[in-house]
Amino acid sequence: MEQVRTVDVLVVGAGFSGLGAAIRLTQDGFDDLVVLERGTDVGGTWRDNSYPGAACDVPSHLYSYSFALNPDWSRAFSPQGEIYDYIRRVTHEAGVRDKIHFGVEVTAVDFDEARGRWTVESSEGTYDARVVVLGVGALCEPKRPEIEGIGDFAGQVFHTARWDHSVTLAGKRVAVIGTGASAIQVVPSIAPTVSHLDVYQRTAPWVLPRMDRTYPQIERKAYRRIPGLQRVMRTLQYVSREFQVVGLTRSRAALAPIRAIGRAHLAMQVRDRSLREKVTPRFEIGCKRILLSNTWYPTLTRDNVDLVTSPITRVTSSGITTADGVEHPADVLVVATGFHVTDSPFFERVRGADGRTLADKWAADGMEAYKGTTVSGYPNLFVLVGPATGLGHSSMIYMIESQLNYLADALRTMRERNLQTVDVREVVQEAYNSELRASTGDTVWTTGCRSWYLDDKGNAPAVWPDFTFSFRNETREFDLSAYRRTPSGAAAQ
Ligand code: N01
Repeated sequence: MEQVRTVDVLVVGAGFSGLGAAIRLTQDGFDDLVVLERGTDVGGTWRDNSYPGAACDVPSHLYSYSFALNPDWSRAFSPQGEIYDYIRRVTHEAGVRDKIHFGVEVTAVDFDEARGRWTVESSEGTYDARVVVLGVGALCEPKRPEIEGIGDFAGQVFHTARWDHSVTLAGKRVAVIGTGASAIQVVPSIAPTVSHLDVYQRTAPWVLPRMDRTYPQIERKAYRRIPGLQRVMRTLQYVSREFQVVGLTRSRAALAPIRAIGRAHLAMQVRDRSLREKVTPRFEIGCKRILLSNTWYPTLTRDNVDLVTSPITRVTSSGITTADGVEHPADVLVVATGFHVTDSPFFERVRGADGRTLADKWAADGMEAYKGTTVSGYPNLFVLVGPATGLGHSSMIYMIESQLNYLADALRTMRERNLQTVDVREVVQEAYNSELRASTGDTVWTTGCRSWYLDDKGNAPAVWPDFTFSFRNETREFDLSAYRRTPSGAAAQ
């Protein structure tokens, strides 16, 4: 008979969120903990997104854990490789690597109400856990476009988040579908190498200048030697980004200067009127993620690059056909078409007290949680980077660390009160979300655009609609009164 392993806390995923949970909880004395990670290394999205040009568009000093600042960032905006190295180093220094089981896929997460515990099925067997922390990330399941004929394409097809490094692009005709944050980094990086590049744009994005620079040795030395200097930089970067929130959520007029910078950037970089017309955004700035690049527009003006705006009708064995009847030959197809965020397939694997999957619950009731972290009917489950925690303007690590405060305080409270389970009351969760819905109702995200921030009902369940310090405040302490709880060995109250 298969042996069931018992563990106190089971974390799924070893990206920034899952790893942060493992580090924080171990430090707080919850060291009967295991992390199950499907990949062969830590890093999550920063391990998987290794496409040419992958980099962060949040300033480096802000894009690190507050407990592990890194004075050695080489640039204002770090490239993927440096962030990946950073997260591996932090794992090693925190001493949590031996808690991570690599190459293990979690296939089912079921709550057993009678015992008040979770049964977790995985490719290495069954676990019985008191607490489950989902650190699977929001941008982890690539979304591949459903285009007629795509399966017939004779060349290589891959998603930006699953870049096939064995494919040589030099001298090939390459097609890139999408013009989001991933495409905007890939396209300028591969354009000089390929023989021809077609970029398929469905919606022209807003693109602002990227204020990147290398950090000279002297500056890095200063970060290392002057106590507190890096924290001051970090605070300045944090505060300057929070100003954007006013425009995104409160007063559209506050977006005017950003809009003007975007228009001027485009006008200066694209002289050709017909191209300028095609790349002019037709939606309110901020509704979709604002992109940063100094090389996107110049790349579109290269002789070997074409921007295709006629809609794709089908893929053939040798290329792409568009609605204007043109057939565009291609050897390699790169899909930069984003991620399943509000419809992640992982949610189909999680079943709560009534046996309903998170996917079914969220499809029926909307993707909602309490404080982005707990979901009524799913006791002792903590969802990191959960509903209403996404950001377009600042560092997700700040949001993750806020959730970690809440998680750590919840487990401490349960330990002190000798509680078996905590389950957020439905009425509390509903009140919290109706307030959130009211505050996202009149924001830039609901001005009419297509974005991963939105669900198919036009709500913006993935984004946090306020200053990030408000989220930090509301997650500072675990509010037990919002929860139904069972003492060890008793029925739910
Ligand atoms: O994905 P996206 P992404 N036919 O969903 C188009 C983070 N990130 O991977 O706009 C044709 O933004 C789609 O068109 P439209 C960041 O949070 C961060 O680029 O929907 N086109 C769009 O152009 C970001 O927001 C960094 O009309 C199709 C594109 O594909 C998030 O990841 C870097 C299509 C998808 O854009 C996702 O970015 C990279 C179809 N069938 C990513 N389907 C940093 O720098 C989709 N599209 C930190």
